[in-house]
Amino acid sequence: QRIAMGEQAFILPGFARPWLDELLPAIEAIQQQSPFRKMSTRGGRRMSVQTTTCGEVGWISAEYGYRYSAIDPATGQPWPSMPGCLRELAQRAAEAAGFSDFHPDTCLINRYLPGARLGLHQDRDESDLAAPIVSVSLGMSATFLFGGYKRSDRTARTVLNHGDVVVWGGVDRLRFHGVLPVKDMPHPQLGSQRINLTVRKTAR
Ligand code: MD3
Ligand code: FE
Repeated sequence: QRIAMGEQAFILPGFARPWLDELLPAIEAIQQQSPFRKMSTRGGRRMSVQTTTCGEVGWISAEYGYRYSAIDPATGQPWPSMPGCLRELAQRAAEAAGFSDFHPDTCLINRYLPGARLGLHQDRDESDLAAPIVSVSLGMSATFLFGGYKRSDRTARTVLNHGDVVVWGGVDRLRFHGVLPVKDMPHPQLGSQRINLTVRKTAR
């Protein structure tokens, strides 16, 4: 099943299920090595979402704006590598959405505790904007907002559940999007948190 949100944006409900038994412990190990932390916005405000990374480079907030770094500033070490099961899941999902040959080099891992939210934004810090982004939702459900190419464009809402995958790229790659404050409805496996993985290709 594949739900179109745009010409090149699709929700694949439950697509991650076959990978979860491998994926969940792998994410646990990543956060042991590179712990979740809160980044700051361009305006200097701390985000309510906590983040970490696996892969060759990680997205960090720097003094002015954002950049991708090969070293985790919290540990001084390289980020944990991307688990094979996550790479495989992302490639299969990209394929199912019409993007063959997806070669990701990073995965941003977002953790939402109850009340955490993500304001409307565009993902434009990757230099390869031709590659899609594959998102995997885990734990508590959240209401996802997707808009147009201007912040002021109207937004549609959709609920993302444990195991859902979203792929977006091409003409839909630069749409504004966000997540409403997450409600505390504990998940049987993950408890009071939502984890979102976004698998990306940053470098050409
Ligand atoms: C964009 N994460 O990390 S990804 C981010 O749930 C981020 O944590 C969100 O935005 C999260 O930068 C959402 C899912 C997504 C789904 C559909 C989209 C992003 C989209 C459609 C168009 C543009
Ligand atoms: Fe985003």
